[in-house]
Amino acid sequence: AYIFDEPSRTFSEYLLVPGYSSTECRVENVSLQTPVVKFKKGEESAIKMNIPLVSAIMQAVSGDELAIALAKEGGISFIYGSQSIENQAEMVRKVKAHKAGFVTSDANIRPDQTLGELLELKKRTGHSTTAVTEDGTPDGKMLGLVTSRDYRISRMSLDEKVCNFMTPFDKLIYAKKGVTLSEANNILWDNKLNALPIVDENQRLTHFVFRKDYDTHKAYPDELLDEHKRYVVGAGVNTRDYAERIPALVEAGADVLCIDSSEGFTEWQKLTLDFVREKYGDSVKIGAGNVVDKEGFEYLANAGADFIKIGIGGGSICITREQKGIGRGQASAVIEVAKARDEYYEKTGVYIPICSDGGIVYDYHMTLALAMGADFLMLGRYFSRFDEAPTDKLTINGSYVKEYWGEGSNRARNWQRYDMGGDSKLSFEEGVDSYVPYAGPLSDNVRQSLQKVKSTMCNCGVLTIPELQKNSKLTVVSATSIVEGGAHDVILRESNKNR
Ligand code: MZP
Repeated sequence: AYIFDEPSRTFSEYLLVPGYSSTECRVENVSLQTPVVKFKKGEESAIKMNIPLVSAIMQAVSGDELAIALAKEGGISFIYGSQSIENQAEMVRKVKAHKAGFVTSDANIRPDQTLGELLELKKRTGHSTTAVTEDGTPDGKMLGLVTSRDYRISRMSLDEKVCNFMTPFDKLIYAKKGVTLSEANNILWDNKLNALPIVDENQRLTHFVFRKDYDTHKAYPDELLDEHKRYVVGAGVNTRDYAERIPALVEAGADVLCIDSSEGFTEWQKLTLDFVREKYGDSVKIGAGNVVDKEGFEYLANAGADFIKIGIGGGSICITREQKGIGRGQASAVIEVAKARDEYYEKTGVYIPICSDGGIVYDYHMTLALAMGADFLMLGRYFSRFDEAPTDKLTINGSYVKEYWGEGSNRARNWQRYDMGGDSKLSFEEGVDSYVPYAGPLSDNVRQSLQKVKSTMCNCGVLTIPELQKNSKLTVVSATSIVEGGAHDVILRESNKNR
């Protein structure tokens, strides 16, 4: 056998060493924009993200609700494929039914629904939902629904249809009807107003709604949205039923697909990519994986993957390494594949983004993975802790937890992900069923994590992900220096217990 010179290392074995920081190195100047699909030298990636995070192709993670919440922050969810084609396509459709950033309107809600039906929805989702009417009066035509945890409905007409709601805001202001969304945002910006612009089908302003704590954060720059200003969403596919699943997902509006497999250095992946290229040319974007070395990367690059995913056995719920003795420390895998990506770019002039999948435990691991060369990261455990993950929130020993299970567990029974041909269907488990500490809403957590990433980038003297990949310095840490990195030789006070 070939024996690698270096041991297989993971993120916690590395640290970043600060670089020179000029006065320009401030958090507000950092851009986390990153390419998702391959592009030629001198061109731009057809799909970019404003934050380098995608959510894992897992039942316990990527449903439509999480996909919308993550898209609002500028990332992409890959809706899980271990469900029927119809259900998966429906989830994609639900995400695409939302208008980006502003009015939320649930595909299941129609203007002719009754008040009772709306109240039922509120109960089911835990959200308070209200209708916004065309002219702001209770009798006006409904434009869409505004959903937020803390809206209160102040006035409603009980005898009429749902569109007869008066919006719950203290004020409902009509300003400059008909201007574009960016003009509307400029009005807000100029007036230092925190408000929600409501637009019509043509993306023209109908009015603003004001709310003390409404966050006007904009997820995508206008030019990055496909023409209807819909959220970007991905979907996982497998190497078995792709001929039926892919057309259904494309038709539902998925922006990008990803072959979901525990081990992607296989002819099955090439067959799936061939199918896409034959049927759609380059118009359908599809990533492949997972691989952990240069050979795996080159195989999938030559097979036509739009991006390549890295990681075997490093997922928090994964027991593949224990069960089969196969895999590679995530840091070593990312470092080798990133080098292969750069060599491929040098040789062919085609840049294929790489995604580090699994094994992110601390926020600083995100920065390390990017510094090691990843263009974006896929996370499962991280997102499974949030309100928007499609799992139950339970109380265990007085603490809130969410459920989180592997795709290779008996609970998910996603045998296609582990399939190497033949008839055997998940004869042994490669994943566990577990709980993770509940962590609240996605947006608060993602913003805080990325604030740390940006702050570290400033310490390294870099303002973009390509600069971080090129200019940062990494060092392997010794076992004793890891001890030095935590609080040590002090008696911790009680207040540090939940740190
Ligand atoms: P993590 O973010 O929880 O550490 O890892 C998530 C990743 O683990 C997924 O994106 C996927 O690649 C991988 N995964 C999902 N299910 C299993 C399993 O059951 C698994 N073994 O390894």
